[in-house]
Amino acid sequence: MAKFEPAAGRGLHPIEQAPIAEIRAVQLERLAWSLAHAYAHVPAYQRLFDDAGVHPSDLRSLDDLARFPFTTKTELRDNYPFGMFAVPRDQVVRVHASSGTTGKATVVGYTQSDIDMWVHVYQRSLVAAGVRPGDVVHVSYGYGLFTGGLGAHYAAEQFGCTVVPASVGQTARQVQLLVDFDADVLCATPSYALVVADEFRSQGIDPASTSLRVGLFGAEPWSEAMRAELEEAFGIDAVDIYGLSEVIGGGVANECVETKDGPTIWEDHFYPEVIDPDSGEVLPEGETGELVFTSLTKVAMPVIRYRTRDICSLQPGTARSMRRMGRVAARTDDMLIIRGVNVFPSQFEELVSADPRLTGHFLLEVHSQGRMEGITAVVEPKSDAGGHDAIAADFANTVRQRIGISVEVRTVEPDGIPRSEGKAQRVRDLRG
Ligand code: DLL
Repeated sequence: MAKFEPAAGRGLHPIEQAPIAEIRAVQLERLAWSLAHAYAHVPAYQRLFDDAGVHPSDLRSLDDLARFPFTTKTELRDNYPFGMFAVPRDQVVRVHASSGTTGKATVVGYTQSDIDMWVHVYQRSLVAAGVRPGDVVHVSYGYGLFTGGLGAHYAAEQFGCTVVPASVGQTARQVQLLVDFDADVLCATPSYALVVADEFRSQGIDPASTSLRVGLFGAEPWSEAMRAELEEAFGIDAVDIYGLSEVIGGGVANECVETKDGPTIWEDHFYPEVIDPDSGEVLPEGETGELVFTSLTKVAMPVIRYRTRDICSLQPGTARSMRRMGRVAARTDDMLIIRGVNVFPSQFEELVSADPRLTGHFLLEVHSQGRMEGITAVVEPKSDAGGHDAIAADFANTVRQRIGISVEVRTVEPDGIPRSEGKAQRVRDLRG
């Protein structure tokens, strides 16, 4: 396999503007390597491939990937902690882990060359977002086992930025650092960025008055309405950054600031497919389904056809040759089925963000109403928003019209909804 290319430096890497045929050729060569690497060094992959009756040598074209088996979190959990590694443990220079809601953490590992590749693709993300060497980059993603903080940190530092490793929490102090250090770039979950904006206002500072120019927001679903809210609040360009630990971390895909039309997938390193989540069939470009990734250059922990549970579509390239992903509207495992209607928390996020009388914070309480299931949407009117009864009635009406279900709406006083410092928790399940 070709060694992956040196870090992007200050401009675009040539592959970002290469003809599609060239990208496909690179992908095929790397895919053959990655399948062979996984099969040779990870017993779990060998078993999976053998059970499916396929061998890495069966790959002749990119379409042949569809013959290979999927992997899920289950394989990672069953082989906890290091059983999915394809190299001896002493070649693994770092691990990250996500705790998940149930059971054991999902552990991922990196060789030094994996870290270098991550830095490289993340630097493409920084370039896409309009970050420049010399910028002050304030990182409010959590540092630690979560990939958000350290991923952004190493990439921005090696890009020539001044990194402020603020991590999450102590929001009053974050505001002071953003102001005193003249930050240019904010990296945070969009829900935490809203918390930061609120903190600015409560200190009597207009968040739009800072030197911030760009926000890289991701790690959780967010909407165009929330983009508008964040751009206006801070006076910035807000771009969408996507990633997941199993594939590398943040920076698998990033939106280009000049088009803001969905994250460009760095697909010479992460090969995307969108499948029908029920049948497993590969869907054509443009159709919505579950996003699946195969790592093409990862050494310590290759992932083959890893099912992300994220629902979106693949779109042709615009600002770059590589394909884009539509906004991740939802995850298959976040789906609530309320009286037969499929409902996603992100649909509420969009409606909450679009109502100027509400803060962007909300909570969905799911409960049993007799034998039926129901949702109470807890929303937070701004302090000057006016009568809560009218706001609640309007919001219930909007939900009925736009999502097609009836919900109870409960309003709370400002700050009544617990703030999250990382990924927002939107659902409280009160079913027994
Ligand atoms: O959230 C990595 C990351 C860090 C991404 C920083 C962006 C910025 P995990 O904790 O493994 O990794 O969670 C991955 O988060 O499968 C999606 O469901 C969700 N997610 C990540 N980015 C976005 C996004 C990091 N831009 C899971 N839009 C993914 C919607 C996102 N959902």
